[in-house]
Amino acid sequence: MTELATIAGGALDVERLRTDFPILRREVSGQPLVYLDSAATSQKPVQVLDAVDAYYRRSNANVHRGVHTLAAEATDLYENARVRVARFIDAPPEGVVFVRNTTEALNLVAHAYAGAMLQPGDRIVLTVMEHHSNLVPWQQVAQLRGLQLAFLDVTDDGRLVVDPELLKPPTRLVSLSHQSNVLGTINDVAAVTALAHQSGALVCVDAAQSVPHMPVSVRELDCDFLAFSGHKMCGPMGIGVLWARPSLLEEMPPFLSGGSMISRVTLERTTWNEVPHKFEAGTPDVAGAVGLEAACDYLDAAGRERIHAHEQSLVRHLLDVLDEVGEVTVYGTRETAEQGGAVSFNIADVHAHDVGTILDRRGVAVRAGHHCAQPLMARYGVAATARASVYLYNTHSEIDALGDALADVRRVFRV
Ligand code: 7TS
Repeated sequence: MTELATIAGGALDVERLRTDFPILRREVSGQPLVYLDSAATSQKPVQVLDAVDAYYRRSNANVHRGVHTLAAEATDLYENARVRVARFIDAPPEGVVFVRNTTEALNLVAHAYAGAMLQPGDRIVLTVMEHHSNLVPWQQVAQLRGLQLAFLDVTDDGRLVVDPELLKPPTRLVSLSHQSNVLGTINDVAAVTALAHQSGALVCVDAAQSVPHMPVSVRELDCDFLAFSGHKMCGPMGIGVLWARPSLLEEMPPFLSGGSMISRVTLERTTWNEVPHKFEAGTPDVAGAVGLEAACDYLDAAGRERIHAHEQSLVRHLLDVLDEVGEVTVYGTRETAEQGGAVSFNIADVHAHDVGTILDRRGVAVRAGHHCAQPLMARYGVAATARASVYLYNTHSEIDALGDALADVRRVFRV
């Protein structure tokens, strides 16, 4: 994709960039696919598919171990991807650790930072809107180490309530999502970071839903850790990123150990490789890193500001369409300025799974369930919601197709 993907006035040329995504040409239930589940995983453009394919066809070899040409080529590709990813999030490259996904990145911080470096009685603060990936690892570590957990609440309309008292000692670490995968709320992470740092606490950001959709600058957020997944940003499944302040990576013990992460090994003891390699045990997903670099290029060519503006326009339209359908409860804020491209809702008392199934018969893919955020469901007193989530390739007419399919749900269930 080139600058052709933008049209006059700076908006995305969505019809043009849709042609980059082969999967968007397929049909489901005899209808054109309307893919509104990008918060779960995004679709992949040919530029990413080709980069992965070319790596395996031309350069495949193991990295960092070998003097032959392919090994050197593969190592260069892998390390260049690290530098590219750092530039994508405006951060120093020594802090980029390649992992499998956001979940693994957050487990790394929980175990290698909190598990190894915090003391019994220290407090970790999370929020009630977290994905289970940013909750369960902390519960595990808290149990093992005798740490306390506390939670920032959300308002009825889905905004984070930042209680400054909770960010003071004994709080040592705050871990929060940049954008909720359920409500779409975008949290003011920089404000949390400023408060937390005043009292010496670190901040870990679950950026799984923000990095793919808007400009994210580690320097501006001033966070200490940031986690995201390649597969939600047009990249391959199986590659993810933990960015951490290099000085913290120096202090933290390794998470996984074995090959590649070592400097010197005797039968009795081992010294660690330099940062960030100390945190990358075993053969890495080189093809994934190469694909992720192609995804960074693709999203930057489209322009993350433009992607964000496009998604906000889709969400505004979606909220209007849901109003027209009627009998719809929307969970979260209706202020699109503070909301990314995910909207959760229920229709009357129809179960979200039934909504999802009827929509699928019309070729419309949405997610239905608890979205790996059961405490947030409990906060709103529901077991499940339907969720539509958009990305750069969605169109306003796809939102209309969702509206028509939801009208079907009302007819079928007579609500
Ligand atoms: N954090 C957030 C905010 C997420 O939305 C997700 C995945 C994760 C962490 C975990 O990412 P993973 O790549 O490690 O699996 N969210 C979703 C979702 O909303 N529907 O399916 C996966």
